[in-house]
Amino acid sequence: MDTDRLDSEARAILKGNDRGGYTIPTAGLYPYQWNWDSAFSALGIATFDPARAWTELETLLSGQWDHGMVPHILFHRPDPGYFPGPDIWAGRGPIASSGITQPPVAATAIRWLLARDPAGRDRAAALFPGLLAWHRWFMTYRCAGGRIFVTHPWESGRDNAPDWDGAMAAIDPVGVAPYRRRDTDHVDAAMRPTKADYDRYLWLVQFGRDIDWNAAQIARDCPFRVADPGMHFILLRATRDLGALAAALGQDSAEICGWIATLEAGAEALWNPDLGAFDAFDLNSGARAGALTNGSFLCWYGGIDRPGMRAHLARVTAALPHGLPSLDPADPRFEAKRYWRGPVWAVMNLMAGIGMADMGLRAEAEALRQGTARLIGENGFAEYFDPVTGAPAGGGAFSWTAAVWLAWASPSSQGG
Ligand code: 9WN
Repeated sequence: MDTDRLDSEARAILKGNDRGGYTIPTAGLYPYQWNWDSAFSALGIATFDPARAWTELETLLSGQWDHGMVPHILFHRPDPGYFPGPDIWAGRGPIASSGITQPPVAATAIRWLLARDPAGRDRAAALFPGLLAWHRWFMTYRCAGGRIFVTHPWESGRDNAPDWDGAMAAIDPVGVAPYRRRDTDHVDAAMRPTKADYDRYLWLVQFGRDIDWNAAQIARDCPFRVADPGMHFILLRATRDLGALAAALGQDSAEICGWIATLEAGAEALWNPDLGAFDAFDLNSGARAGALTNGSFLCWYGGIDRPGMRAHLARVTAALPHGLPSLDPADPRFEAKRYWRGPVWAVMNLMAGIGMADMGLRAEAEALRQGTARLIGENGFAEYFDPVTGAPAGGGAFSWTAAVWLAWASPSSQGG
């Protein structure tokens, strides 16, 4: 593997996707600033330009709404190549935006940056109140019985995972205004969510917009409210990192400690004894998804271990040449190329791998890191990969894949 060449290719991708203060995921398919993509991009940018990495997160937080939510997309500049755009969402923040959030990786990224660039302390201190407000928003409007739930599949970042199938099927997408998708102009439709999915995505956007994105009403009445292990463990990790930031910056952390206790207890409620794994739970119907996904495998990242999860990890990684898949290959819903129903994502691997290393699964973590490096080295900086063949899928020249390479997978990074 030519590490120097790959390192410089990854830097070129991040620089090429820089739109001035923020980084788009990839040109064409995703022309705006996405929330968790930006947090991962910052980790990669930090390896060659720490000052610019801080700017990435400052730009993200500049789109924060009054009640604390940081939107999942910031539409800094109009671009007709993506649907649904700002006019469909009608967000209520200081910058044109969507009306939902995405997994909160930002506190983890800021702690990561501060550890590598102590000179950024004042910038971390300036970002801290916004982070605290965003986490408080999660605990107020996205927490039920200690479990973190999403109110739109896009909020989870794992858009068409089987976790949402039951709740999506219960929605009758009547009244969705006619629309034309743009994603399938850029990418093979067989790799993307279906029309039935899109009808419901749009219906849920209309639901939120029609009540002017009233957070309390959405939390209470949204027809789609699903507790998500991926979101839960990412928030738990980020809240621990927020606590560490509070300590480093001399801030009070009592409220943060309370959130950690709530989320640790909530994780127990996500355990599905029939599946022997952490699983999504539909708050409206009371049904579990019965899906072992790469969201379930973020348990270690959240600081939570279970022997059953270790056994699943051994089985799933032995069954496929390229891990971690976004769905258990033994699940009849597994599709190697369709978005979050099988393929491998480098960012999910980074989080899972870091969590494994932290929780003592060192050999597994190292195998995952090296496997991710091989996948990228042989197949390029794709949006995601087929776990059976390793073939690249989705968009190319992808920022978060380049960032994961630089920050964690590349032999030059030594695992972050
Ligand atoms: C909707 C940008 C985003 C990622 C998500 C991924 C995909 C968008 C889409 O792309 O979602 O948010 O239009 O498909 O699922 O995780 O943040 O890379």
